[in-house]
Amino acid sequence: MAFNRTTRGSLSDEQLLQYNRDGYLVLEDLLNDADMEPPRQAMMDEVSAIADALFEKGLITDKMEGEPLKYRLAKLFDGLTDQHFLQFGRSWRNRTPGYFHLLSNPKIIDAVESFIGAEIFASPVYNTRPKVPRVAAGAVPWHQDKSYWPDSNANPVITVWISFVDATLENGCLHIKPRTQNSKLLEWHAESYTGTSYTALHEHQLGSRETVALPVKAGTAILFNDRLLHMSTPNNSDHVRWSVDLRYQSTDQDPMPQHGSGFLARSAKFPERVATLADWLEGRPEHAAHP
Ligand SMILES: O=C(O)CCC(=O)C(=O)O
Repeated sequence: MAFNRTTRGSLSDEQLLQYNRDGYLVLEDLLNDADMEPPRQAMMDEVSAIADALFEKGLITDKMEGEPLKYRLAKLFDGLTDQHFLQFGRSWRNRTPGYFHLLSNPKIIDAVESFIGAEIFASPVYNTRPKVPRVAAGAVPWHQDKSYWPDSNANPVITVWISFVDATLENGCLHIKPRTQNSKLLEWHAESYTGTSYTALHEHQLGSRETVALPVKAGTAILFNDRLLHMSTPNNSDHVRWSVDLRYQSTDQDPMPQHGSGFLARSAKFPERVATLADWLEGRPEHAAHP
């Protein structure tokens, strides 16, 4: 499905054209340090909780408290196993204020509005990805996002992937196959080598489109269609490739409550129903979507 120009939003006609044609769009430097600070704080809090847990279990003797976010988790898990890492989840979906600030950031919502207009639902499917060096679950196999919500009448969901450090070939940036977003939902399987059962496609299902690597600077957003083929490579660096992937759709689509509660992020028709931080923290269903 191609998006028509809506009356508002921050993107140019050219950018819309590119998204419709290629299935993705890179918005360089969309977020600045001030935008990224609340979610960074949420990430740091979670890392501190993990350090405490590892310390209490006797798995580490140094909580690496002086280390910056970029390195701390890498140093904590240096010498531990994939299983130790996976005890804390391969990606996180914490309902803490930092993520509400990010999910409702006007720069992101303005971009999404260009595609779907001003009735915008922030999906419950969002992930913080601490891609720790050499942990197998960090590398995500080729897949289409829609394989995670195959039966939902949510079509197409827009993924907004944002790097919180510079994403490079070495630390495992995103790779995509442009112009594959018009393919049907391919039959996927659950992979069995990372310990997380990612949905995955076989090599022979990938077709002949070229693969494009997308190294990007911290604060850059990559928007893509939920049928676009994409993956990411292992992290062979000495630091964590931090990223988040957020998702948005129009409010007349399935809010996918089986994944948690999302929230009404913007509404020209019902501005009084737009979720506040308190609504979101409580997971109030009346703010999950229009009745
Ligand atoms: O961040 C990654 O490495 C993979 C992200 C991804 O597959 C997604 O956002 O759907």
